[in-house]
Amino acid sequence: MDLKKLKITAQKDIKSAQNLAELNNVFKKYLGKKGELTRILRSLKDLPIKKRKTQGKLANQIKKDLELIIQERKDKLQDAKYKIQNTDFDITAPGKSPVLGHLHPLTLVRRKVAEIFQSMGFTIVQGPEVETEWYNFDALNIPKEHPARDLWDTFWLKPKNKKLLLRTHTSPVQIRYMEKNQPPLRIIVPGRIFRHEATDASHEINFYQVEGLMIDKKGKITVANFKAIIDEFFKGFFEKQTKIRLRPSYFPFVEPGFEIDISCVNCLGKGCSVCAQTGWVEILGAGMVHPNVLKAVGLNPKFWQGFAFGVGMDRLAMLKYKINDIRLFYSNDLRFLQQF
Ligand code: FA5
Repeated sequence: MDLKKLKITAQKDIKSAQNLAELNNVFKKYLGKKGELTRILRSLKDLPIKKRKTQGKLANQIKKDLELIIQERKDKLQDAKYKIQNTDFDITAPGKSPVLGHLHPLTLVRRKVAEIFQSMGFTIVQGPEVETEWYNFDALNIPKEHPARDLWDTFWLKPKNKKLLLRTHTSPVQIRYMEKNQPPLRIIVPGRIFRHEATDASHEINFYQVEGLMIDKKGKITVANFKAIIDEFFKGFFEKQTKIRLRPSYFPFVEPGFEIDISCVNCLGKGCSVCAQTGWVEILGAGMVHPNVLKAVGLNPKFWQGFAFGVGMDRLAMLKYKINDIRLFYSNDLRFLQQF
């Protein structure tokens, strides 16, 4: 039979095979031991050399082509067989979407804080949660018998010699950073801190603070710079027009020191339960770095000056998301967490 014709009829046969058994018969008919194409291939040896070459090439090519189409048809028929046998399998049914985790509100707040300060040129720095007495108190102008130590009830890790403790604020990282880096510098230090105190709706024993520190040549960094930076921060963080006010306050590591109140973002200063009807919410401690702190890290206060501040991140989150109990952040209650 003419090879080209054989190819055409074989192709037709393959296409019209309706199941695997029929396809197998087609295979046998052309490519089996006694198949039509097999016979032609075997008889090639009897042809004159020239014809043998051309016919041989063509016959082998057709063999390859037929094998390929048979395989494709076989795959199709197998797919169809699978579909019929597994009628329970509905490929159009919607999939089960995996439960995805998401960020904790305090992580969202930490990222937002970092983003805003980074845009103002601040570097993010971290420090250890287990601190020495020196970094947490002494270097910050809080000597052993100073009554200021009463401000923080501390978790001491070695009660006998009182050398290690869980840091009570992020301020020790100021010292660690200034020991290793020369001014001018601007850093923020987000981190976890610990206080041995009774918990209530606005106090936890374990919470988060962000420390800020900016030091430059004497006269370059003033309270006015602090006010501008913190104003910018609150505007970016609450995405609302906010006012701040500074009240004199005492922290041993700053002089002068102040507390910062922000106009209530809940009622925009009109007075509500969040701000105890005052229109203001206390949120942050700050001041100009005390000369003794600069001396403790080997900087001469005659030449260097700057400000520092510490803000509770939990309190920021409570104001931003209107959360009325700090303990919700740590209770692992999905009804609360899934709202973020
Ligand atoms: C300090 O911790 C100072 N280190 C802050 C500072 C840094 C002042 C640099 C000056 C210069 P204070 O104890 O006030 O200050 O805490 C700062 C903030 O932490 C508070 O304004 C409040 O937002 C938050 N905070 C304090 N105690 C708790 C608590 N128990 N639970 C949750 N947040 C708290």
